[in-house]
Amino acid sequence: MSKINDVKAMVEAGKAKLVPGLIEEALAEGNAAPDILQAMVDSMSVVGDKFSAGEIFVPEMLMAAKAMSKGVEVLKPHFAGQSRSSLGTCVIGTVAGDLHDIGKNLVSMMIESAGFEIVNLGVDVSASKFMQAVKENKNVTLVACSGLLTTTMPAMKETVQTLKSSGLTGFKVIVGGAPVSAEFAASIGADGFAPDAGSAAARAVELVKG
Ligand code: B1M
Repeated sequence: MSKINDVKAMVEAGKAKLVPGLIEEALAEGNAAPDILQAMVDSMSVVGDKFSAGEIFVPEMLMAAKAMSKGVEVLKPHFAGQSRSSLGTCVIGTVAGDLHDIGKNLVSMMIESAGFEIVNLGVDVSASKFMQAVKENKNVTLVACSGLLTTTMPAMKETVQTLKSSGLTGFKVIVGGAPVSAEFAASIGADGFAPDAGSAAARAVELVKG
């Protein structure tokens, strides 16, 4: 049986120490990096469903997240793109009040591989921190805001509206994350929306190239 199934099972079980080695084995077996990544994304959906059903709790969710993050580190070189820095700098972060970073880090990895320089502000990023980063970094062409909680959608709105009313120019704003829709993105004044990491990179390029 493919090692991908072992990767999936060990991410679900939160075995952070085992996942990197299993990924190396899955790659050596000839599995493609995007397929391994998708298996880990699927694992996190299972983890979310188990959390919703009351079968697991926050500590187990956290361990699964750590296991997936370790796995992503191993896969990252396999997503490295050819073009470097030609599309300017992308400031990326998870909005205020929200600590989820796996999806944001995948989006960051894909946007970087599409040719952006990345300034990753991490999680729980306030509107003013996004603004400061736009001011402090050279050639910011894109700001990317991630959010996973319905309760932090107002923080995403505040961030976009703060950036848009700041008088700063030369960059586009893209938003995304599980509770975010194209309609919500448009309603808060974002320039773009994407449902997943791959399409976020494609949309980022479109937005910046005009
Ligand atoms: Co939490 N959590 N969590 N959690 N967590 C969810 C999101 C939840 C859906 C679980 C559930 O109830 N089924 C639920 C949110 C419900 C809601 O609001 N609708 C939830 C909750 C309730 C909570 C807490 C409130 C739980 C509690 O304390 N009682 C708490 C909140 C803490 C906080 O943020 N203030 C909490 C905490 C945590 C952990 C810290 C334990 C951990 C996160 C650790 C970490 O990220 N380092 C965690 C986890 C792991 C999850 C689940 C299980 C997995 C999230 C994940 O990494 N998915 C999640 C359940 C689920 O998603 N089904 C859940 C994999 C990742 C690849 O997908 O992040 O969706 P995702 O990213 C995708 C797309 O959304 C998109 O592309 C990505 C890749 O394709 N995308 C973008 C993301 N950002 C984008 C930006 C873009 C474009 C696309 O443009 C800029």
